[in-house]
Amino acid sequence: MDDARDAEGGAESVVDAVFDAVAAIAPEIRAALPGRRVESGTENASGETVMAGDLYADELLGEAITAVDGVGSFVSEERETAVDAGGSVGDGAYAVAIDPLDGSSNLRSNNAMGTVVGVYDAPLPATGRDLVAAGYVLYGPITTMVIADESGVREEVVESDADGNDAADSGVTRTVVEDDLRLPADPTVYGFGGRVPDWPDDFTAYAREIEDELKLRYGGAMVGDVNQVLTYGGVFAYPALVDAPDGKLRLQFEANPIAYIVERAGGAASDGRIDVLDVEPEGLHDRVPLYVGNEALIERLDAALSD
Ligand code: P6P
Repeated sequence: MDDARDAEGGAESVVDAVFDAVAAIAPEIRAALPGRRVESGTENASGETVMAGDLYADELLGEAITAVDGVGSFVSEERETAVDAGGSVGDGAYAVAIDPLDGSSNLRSNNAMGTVVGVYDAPLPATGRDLVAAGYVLYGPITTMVIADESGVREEVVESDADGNDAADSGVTRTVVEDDLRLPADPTVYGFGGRVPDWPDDFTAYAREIEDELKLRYGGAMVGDVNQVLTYGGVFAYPALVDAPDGKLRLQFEANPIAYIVERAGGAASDGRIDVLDVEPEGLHDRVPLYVGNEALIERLDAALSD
């Protein structure tokens, strides 16, 4: 447990408390997945099918995060509007936006999924420049959590505390396995979402170049695919599509947090025109094309899309 809390109860202590809450819930979410692999029969604000696992993760995380002292507002992929958690966001309180179970379509196929978290110092919707921290939990063979703040990026292994190792009695044991996570200088992997026939010609031309240079790693869950890029270097994209020029990923709780993390790990993030963190939102569920990874690869992408 990180004890470097800010005595004044500022951003660092709220951020620590938010990620303490997320880490404490992660094993519960993971343990509940086997029984929640079915569709809930509902759609979310983005018109997507909601799995039972989505709803359960959202319920647990919503309760835990809104209970954190210093969180004033809570936004989720699974909720139409923001939840008022008390406290004035931007004036000592923070807004937290989450994708509770990213990649839940992987539940049936038993592939990686994640939880994405952004902590903003402004009412939502906000630009990524208002983020004070961001992170994600990856439910892979191992449960890991990546956390980024102004000091950098770290990776932790999160284990359910069956054997009483956890002095803070949070029910989990967190072990920092990388305290300065940086994108490798030499890229190795790429992962591009959407169907190839739906890619615009300029992105297709870029993809063909990348396919000749790197190895395909695409698993259908942004968190897992971005974690490949952070681990091996490369590029992840869910691009603008011919019939969906805003792409698929949501700015507030998918693209902004991932862009923040990748940029603090030494990479770059673009919406195809500008830095994702500079995209001005209109609504909580706005979609945005997302291209993240090694700076040189994103520069090439921007050049390819600007021709
Ligand atoms: P597709 C998961 O539903 C998600 O929002 C992201 O995690 C992932 O990158 C993308 O959608 C996958 O979309 O079209 O490849 O199934």
